[in-house]
Amino acid sequence: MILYGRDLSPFVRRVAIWCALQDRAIERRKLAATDPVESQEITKVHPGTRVPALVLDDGAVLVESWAICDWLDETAGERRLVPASGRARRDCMQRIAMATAAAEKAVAMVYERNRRPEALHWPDWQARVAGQVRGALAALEAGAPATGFHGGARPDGSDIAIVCALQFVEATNPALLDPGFPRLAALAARAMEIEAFAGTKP
Ligand SMILES: N[C@@H](CCC(=O)N[C@@H](CS)C(=O)NCC(=O)O)C(=O)O
Repeated sequence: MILYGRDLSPFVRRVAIWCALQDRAIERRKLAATDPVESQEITKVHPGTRVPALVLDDGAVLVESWAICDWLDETAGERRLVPASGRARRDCMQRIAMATAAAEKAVAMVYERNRRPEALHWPDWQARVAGQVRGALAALEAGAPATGFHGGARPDGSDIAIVCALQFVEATNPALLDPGFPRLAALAARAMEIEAFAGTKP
């Protein structure tokens, strides 16, 4: 399988870690969707020119992190990272959804600040987006375990999504983490002891 996209993307990194925790071998094409040259390679596999895109061994292309991870789990047997059913599944999916809300708005914030011409910057909108990132992280902070992971002794899919979102914010806009999310920071520190996380940190 070939994964398109860089680890700076919280969505690409999520898929890369998911694969690593399931012991799946993947090739990487670490290309940026916003780079005019590199994006041409991405468009060849994803006409919407976005990452992640995962090219399967049979040539099929999967896009959207949630749909990719759904397929990875469906075909993972005992190594699935989201519980198969019931309340545990619902809760895990909702943590992933909240982490996705944080990550999407953090990415939007980068585009607002780095892609939009400075003359068109809109402080009120940036403040709104910043509040959305902080709000989603605060909800995750409130539910974060004091020890271990949401998945218990080992990370589950929601731990992956949360750490990717948090560390993307840390890498691109650390001021958004002020005054701090100590439980999430501790969760991320525990995750960083695992090579799949440490080896992909942006
Ligand atoms: N909902 C998508 C979001 C993916 C996404 O936002 N990818 C960004 C990189 S972090 C991207 O491709 N940006 C280029 C663009 O949207 O034009 C997913 O979960 O995969």
